[in-house]
Amino acid sequence: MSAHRSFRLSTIALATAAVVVACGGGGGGSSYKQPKGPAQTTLDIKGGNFFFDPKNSDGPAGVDTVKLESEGGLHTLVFDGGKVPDFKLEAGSGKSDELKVDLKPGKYTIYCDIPGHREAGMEGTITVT
Ligand SMILES: [Cu+2]
Repeated sequence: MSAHRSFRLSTIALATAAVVVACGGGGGGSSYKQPKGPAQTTLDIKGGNFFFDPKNSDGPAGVDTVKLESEGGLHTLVFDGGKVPDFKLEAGSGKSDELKVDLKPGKYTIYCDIPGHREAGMEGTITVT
């Protein structure tokens, strides 16, 4: 009886782990809702140790895709100052992540939220016109 019970518990644990992995991939922020409609353009931003390339991007107002391509290491891309709540791109080495975002005209500061990365230089801007 006890052997049977521990088998069932480990099955539940495995199933739970699979769900966590499934939710963790791509798209970042769990509560972020992408805007509807096609993106006008994709802002392709590379993230590395410790920079964004290009550091300063430009995009048209409205729905755009922001894409983070990681070159070495795990990096994220978030908007400063709560301007785009819950938006978060996260990509490990050689991988990429992207989300659509509806941006109003203005200058947005972006950064990598992994501890120490912003201070080391992972900060940039997206200027929307
Ligand atoms: Cu980083």
